[in-house]
Amino acid sequence: MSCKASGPAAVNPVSAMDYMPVDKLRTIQLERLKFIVKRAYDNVPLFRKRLEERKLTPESIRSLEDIQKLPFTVKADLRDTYPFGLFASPMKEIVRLHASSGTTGKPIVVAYTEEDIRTWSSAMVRSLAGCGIHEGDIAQISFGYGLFTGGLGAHYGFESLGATVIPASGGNTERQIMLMKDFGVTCIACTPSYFLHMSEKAEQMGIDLHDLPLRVGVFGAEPWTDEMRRRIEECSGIKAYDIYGLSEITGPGVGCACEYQDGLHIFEDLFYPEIIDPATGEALPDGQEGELVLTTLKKMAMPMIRYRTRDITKIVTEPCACGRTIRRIARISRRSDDMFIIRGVNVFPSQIETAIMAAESVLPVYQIILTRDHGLDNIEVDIEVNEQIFQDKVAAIEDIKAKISHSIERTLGIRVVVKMLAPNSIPRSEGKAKRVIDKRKM
Ligand code: DLL
Repeated sequence: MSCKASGPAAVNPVSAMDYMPVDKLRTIQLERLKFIVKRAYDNVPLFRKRLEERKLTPESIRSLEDIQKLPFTVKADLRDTYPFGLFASPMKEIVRLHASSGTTGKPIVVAYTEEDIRTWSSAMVRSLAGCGIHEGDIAQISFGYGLFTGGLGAHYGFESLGATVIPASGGNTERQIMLMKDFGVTCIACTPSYFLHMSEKAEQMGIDLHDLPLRVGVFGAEPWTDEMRRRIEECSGIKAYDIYGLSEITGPGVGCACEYQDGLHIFEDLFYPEIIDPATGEALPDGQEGELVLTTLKKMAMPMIRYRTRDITKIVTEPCACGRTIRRIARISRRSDDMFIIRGVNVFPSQIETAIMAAESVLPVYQIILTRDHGLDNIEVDIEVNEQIFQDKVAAIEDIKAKISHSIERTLGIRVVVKMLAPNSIPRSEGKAKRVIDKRKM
């Protein structure tokens, strides 16, 4: 296998780690856990202080279960120690910084040593290989490049795999379609919402994606449902794979779907997963849904111990037909902080998306608008319908609208106002889509 770039080194796409006997994998995880806890204890004052408060030392970790004795790390810890307070390596060993914007105030900053970049690339290679991507593929990376980890994370992974990379970044959608067609692109990596936008644009340009060599999409960075995946596959003829990750842990490539597209394999030798009850912090058994907590087992510059992701999922108990022994998590369709409360009912955008996607003739473009009128909360769901229905079928629109509102009402137990809009009424995103507009706080 060759590496075409001077940057990342080639990595063997088939990792023995993915297929290792489970007891051997657990032994490696325990060794690495001990190492990383010691590294954080010796180098990160906040972590040392928290262990001392609990009368713990790195030697307190004797089994994998002992991880539960350790304190959680949360996003606020990264903000409170901004910018470099959680680094375990001296600055001269840090070769890269990324940052995530955050909704308020300062961003959070994450750091990588050269070895960390190699480890990240190897996780990306394993992710991409699982999606059937190989040397010789032509990959368009339409995740944003820059402080966001999506662009460069995917870039190093595809290059290390031996693919030809087109670093398109997000935006300028017509040019993206032109490149895709003219360069014979076979794989694309971006957010699922941006790919949908691209497929609409391609249609407007008179290009049918089915006619192009495009074969595989690697999509992530935002929640999306299985219904959305099917829509994407139907409208483009490609296979759409789910890739997961977060800046605090490394970036994309913490977990990824395999050819069976049934959940995401977590690269467990690098990122140790636990599921906890988000309310009590108690560990939950495999198979039960809760908040995903991740520990980086190899990250040198910025070890993360028991990081609370806020992402809701479960560990899938059945072995995967692909033969990988590393465990899977179910698709992440929601975050605990995505939830909004309307008239006492907890609502997740994914519940609304599932009802919308089941309807015919609607476009997979929607927005949920929350308003407050005389102290009463209301949900309006704006959805685009296709051109043909919008132009000449008033009765059909009313019918779809009724079906969607009944379906949402059945799921949530509350009434929502559904509005059907003309194509292109809702702003498209080039990165993570903004699904909920909460005007109650404005
Ligand atoms: O979004 C890293 C990434 C880039 C992942 C490209 C995949 C592809 P952050 O900006 O730090 O990092 O956002 C992380 O995005 O905690 C999830 O809530 C959400 N997220 C990421 N991937 C998925 C996915 C990147 N496949 C946050 N499904 C995470 C659902 C996802 N949510």
